[in-house]
Amino acid sequence: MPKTITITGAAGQIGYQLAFRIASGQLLGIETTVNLKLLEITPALEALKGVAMELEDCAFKALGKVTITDDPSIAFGDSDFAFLVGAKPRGPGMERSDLLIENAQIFSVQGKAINNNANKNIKVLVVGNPANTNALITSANAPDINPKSFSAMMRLDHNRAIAQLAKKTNTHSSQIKKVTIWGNHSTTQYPDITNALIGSEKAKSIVDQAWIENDFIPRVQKRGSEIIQARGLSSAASAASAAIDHMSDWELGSSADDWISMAIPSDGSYGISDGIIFSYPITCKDGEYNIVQELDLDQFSQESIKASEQELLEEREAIKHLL
Ligand code: NAX
Repeated sequence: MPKTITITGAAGQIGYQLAFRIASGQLLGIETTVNLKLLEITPALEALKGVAMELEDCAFKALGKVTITDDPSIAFGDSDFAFLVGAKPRGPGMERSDLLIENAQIFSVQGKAINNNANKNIKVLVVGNPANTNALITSANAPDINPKSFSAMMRLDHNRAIAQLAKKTNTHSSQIKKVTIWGNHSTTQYPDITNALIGSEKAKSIVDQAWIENDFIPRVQKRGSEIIQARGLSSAASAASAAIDHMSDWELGSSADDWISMAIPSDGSYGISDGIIFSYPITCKDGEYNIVQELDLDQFSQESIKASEQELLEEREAIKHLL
């Protein structure tokens, strides 16, 4: 069965990577035909036309039809998977609260379009920032779709944490398991290696707490800025790669001996308030996800998690009129 995949902001940096990786079969496998529906704002439609031409020129075996549009109701029509990447960047002099409100409007329109046009079993990944609160707004505007269908991307942070730990311990990323990013996709996120394994050894028996607190955590939290400084542009290929990891694990299942980090609607687990999109350790099976329960949280972890929860509660307060 062909699948319909929506990408918003498809002419942007991340969209330009994502569309080609999905079309080449890297999301659902080469055997599954994907029809792409690419959404942009009207002034970017010409650039999007160029993206569609390049997709055509790749002659991908897995690629079916490509639709380009500036109309959300067309973009989300029969959508099975949606990557909500398009968002308004923070402009000069703009406060975080202004950014929240500007983006809230975009995501409330898109939530309604998902509600009215998408497949009722759609899986939605919000990448556009502030991703967690944008996901909350999208879900609130799609009352006929299960709130569990809406998630926000923490996988880039998760992958960054794995890479930093591998580098520090002179091991390969593939040997590192059970890393968690808790909370918000912002600098309050809590990268947690309490339960992480390097091969069969506890990471905490190899690295010391001073490195964790003074190097590892701030590095992961601020990696986005480090990339901007080096590249002059924000992370794009790594973000697209993480978006594919997130969605393919959700649909096809995550590794049995590991977990991933996904921001999903909080259900009160670990004492987090209901009704925010919070990142937890997650396993996925048969197209569903579950929160990994009963992990021990020491005082440092609890305080770090609470700080990120607090930020998400404040974000929700700022846009509560749109919920
Ligand atoms: P770009 O500015 O390159 O692309 C964004 C695209 O979205 C533009 O082409 C723009 O025309 C389009 N757009 C804006 N409003 C739209 C709307 N209402 N409907 C459809 N399209 C719309 O940004 P890019 O580097 O691709 O980043 C996209 C978003 O991802 C940003 O909000 C960015 O902050 C966020 N990120 C989130 C990450 C995460 O881990 N959650 C990491 C990477 C990235 O920073």
